[in-house]
Amino acid sequence: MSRHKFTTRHRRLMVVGAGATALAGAIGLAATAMASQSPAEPTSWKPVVVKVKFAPAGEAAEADAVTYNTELVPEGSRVRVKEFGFGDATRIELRVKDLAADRTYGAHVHTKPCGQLPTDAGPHYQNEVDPTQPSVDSKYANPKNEVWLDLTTNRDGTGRATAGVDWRFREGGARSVVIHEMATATHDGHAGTAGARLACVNVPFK
Ligand SMILES: [Cu+2]
Repeated sequence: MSRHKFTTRHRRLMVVGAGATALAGAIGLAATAMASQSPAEPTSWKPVVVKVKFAPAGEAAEADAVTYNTELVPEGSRVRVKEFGFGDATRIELRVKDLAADRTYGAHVHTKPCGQLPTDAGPHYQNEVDPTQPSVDSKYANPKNEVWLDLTTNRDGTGRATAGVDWRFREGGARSVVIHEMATATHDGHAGTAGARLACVNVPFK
């Protein structure tokens, strides 16, 4: 994302240097639109931040984060989720600590709070909701219409992911982040699937 932004700005500078043409105007507008989504701009509201440890699934009624697979997401391992809003855009960050080392996990924003059962978190949040559920059509199940936060841990079991979308959540429509067994598939018929649900964290997304 930052590389793209640099390129856009760079190009704008070059074009402006070459003279004020219609092209310069168009590219300048694009650059301004991107800048308004930049994390450097002040957010219009306080970021949502959740920083908790994974508890056993049996404690779902009280805990803010639960694990359904203590081998891959150990009890006491840590998770942090942040949500920032920039105008009509949203940026979400996921960070985990003390998970299994050197391993890729899928992760997404889901519609319902975590519960004792992995399925309690409901389906993925979709900006444009697929009329066919469960949604495995890549037209809807893709990282522009959903929030995908796949990550790969390092040898210490730490991992981090960020996602940016050009829309905001519907109020109360996004309640959790679910960590899955494997990287998220992108092909039709399986798009958005990422294997078993290993863990879940409640996030009061705005
Ligand atoms: Cu998911």
